[in-house]
Amino acid sequence: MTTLTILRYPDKRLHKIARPVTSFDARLKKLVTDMAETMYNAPGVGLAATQVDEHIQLVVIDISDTRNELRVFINPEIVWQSEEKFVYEEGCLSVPDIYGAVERPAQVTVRALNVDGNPFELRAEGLLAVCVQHELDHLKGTVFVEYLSPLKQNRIKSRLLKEERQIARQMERNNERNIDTDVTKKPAIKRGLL
Ligand code: GNR
Ligand code: NI
Repeated sequence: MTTLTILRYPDKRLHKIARPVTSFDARLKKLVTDMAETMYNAPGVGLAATQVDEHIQLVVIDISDTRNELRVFINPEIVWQSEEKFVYEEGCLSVPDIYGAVERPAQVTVRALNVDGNPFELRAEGLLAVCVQHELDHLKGTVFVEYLSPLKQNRIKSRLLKEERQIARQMERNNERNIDTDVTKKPAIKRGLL
């Protein structure tokens, strides 16, 4: 059981383009398990590999109340989308505590491979359709805030950068007192990644 570190916007690595999965091996299955655990632990209804700094086309989703209906999408593509639109107040584990209304097609059909490499198609609507589109965006390097007004985007960026600086200051204090800080949790601002 491994909980992975989720990248936080505006980390540049959230804009990397994910490459297709080519081998359906034990390593892939381990990443699926770790991503599911990370999503359930967060808690969230979806997680894209991009968010855990793995730039492959892999997404996990579970929108069930019981949290036992895991869906895995590998090399997913939207093959049909409705003309009808749907507006939903979106959030993102990479943009903590920030929400904004995004308009997207109300229904989509997604074609993907499962963890064994077998193809399937899914027709989605409601929250599932929102989530599928939100996660596929992550694989293309897009974060939902990019659909908001430039003013809102700037406000979000400054709020999150302020939080990053606060985390950085707390780390400095920990270092002075010789308290070890997990390097993977070292804020991106300190690693020249923003
Ligand atoms: O947990 C999540 N909730 C959510 C709410 C509204 C619209 C989209 C989402 S996805 C998000 C998890 C996440 O960040 N996935 O990338
Ligand atoms: Ni997200």
